[in-house]
Amino acid sequence: MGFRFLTSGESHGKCLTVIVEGVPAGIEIDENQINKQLARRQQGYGRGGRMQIEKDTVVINSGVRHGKTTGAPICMVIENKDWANWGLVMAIEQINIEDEKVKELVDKKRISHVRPGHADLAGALKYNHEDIRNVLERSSARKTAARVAVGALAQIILEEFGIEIFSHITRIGTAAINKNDLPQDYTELREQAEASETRCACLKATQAMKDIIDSSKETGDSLGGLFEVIALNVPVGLGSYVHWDRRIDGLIAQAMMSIPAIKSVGIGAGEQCAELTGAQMHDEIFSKNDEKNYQRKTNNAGGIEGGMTNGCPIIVNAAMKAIPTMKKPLNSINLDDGQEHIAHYERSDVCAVPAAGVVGEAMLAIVLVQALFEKFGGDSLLELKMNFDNYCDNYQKR
Ligand code: EPS
Repeated sequence: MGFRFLTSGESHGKCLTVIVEGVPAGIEIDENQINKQLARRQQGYGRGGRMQIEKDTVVINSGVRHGKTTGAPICMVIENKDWANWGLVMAIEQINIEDEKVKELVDKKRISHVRPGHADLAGALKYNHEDIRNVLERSSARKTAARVAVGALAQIILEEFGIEIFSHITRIGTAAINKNDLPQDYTELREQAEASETRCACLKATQAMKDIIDSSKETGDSLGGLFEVIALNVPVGLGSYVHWDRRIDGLIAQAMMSIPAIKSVGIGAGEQCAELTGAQMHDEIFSKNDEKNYQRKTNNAGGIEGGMTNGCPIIVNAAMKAIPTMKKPLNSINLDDGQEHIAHYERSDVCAVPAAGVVGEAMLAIVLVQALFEKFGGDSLLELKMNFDNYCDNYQKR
């Protein structure tokens, strides 16, 4: 069945839970490696007050023994510290709504003024909820913390095969990087992005991004942007051209699109490919030192041709829309009486694009691990490595 997972948990509920199945035995797991990724997701200029409350850390409850995976399902839990303030409003058990104090507290958090752009309206109609909080709590991007924990696990596995994943932010609102200002070297690009408050590898653009976030905050508006995720050292041949649902570009696009607020995903040249001619678009192949060491000077394909990885870096771009919870709310309706009313506002981020980049890394890592396991199989790390090494040794000789 491969590597799969299920998450559960509400934004202001007790905790986020995830069960990951299909992890081979013998992989060294250190909770700190997962916590490091969770901390990265919490950062970024433009985040709201919630991130001051939370300090996301994972508790591994099963599937790991003496620091190594056993092959059994892995259960991970991330506590919501804010739950302490929401115990009654988010109580699992029945509450006494007759009690005036209880009713007042719950009503204070009840939502009926739908936010355009959020899951509010369609979610309330679909699930027949009167209180939109029932929709908000699960549709909130808070749940991406659980996916980042799975992604961190996936990245630990990929590292065993020399595969590295990182991301950087290329645009927030109208503040964008100039590609010529970016370091050519990936190590440098990665380091500069990690040092930036907006996770952008260009100092000038970082400042422009911070300025636009500040002015958006002042006017009560919100911002979206673009991020790029890069995977290095991916072997040739993950995914396949033989059937639609085995194409790795399709799988990556689905995974990226599943991140809340993502409206567009591109691979390599992305939508720019529409304007390039064949001669401009395709990455010529040459053989380095005539040794059948196939190389490309360009990578407009973003590391994927015919639904398969081609050995070049995988480059994925995703566009995130501006957050729909705004201090200066848009016109909308009140679901209780159908009358016009401005949309609901509660504490939120002005911009979460830097965090979305970290979630993007997690989603790409998950897809690559799934593809790697599908191709190489193995119930233990040893078996997987033997299969992987055998394949790499042989295809490189061709
Ligand atoms: C988030 C937690 C949330 C928001 C944000 C993401 O916390 P709260 O709603 O308590 O302030 O900061 O959620 C959204 C953008 C959203 O649309 O729900 C997190 O942990 O990432």
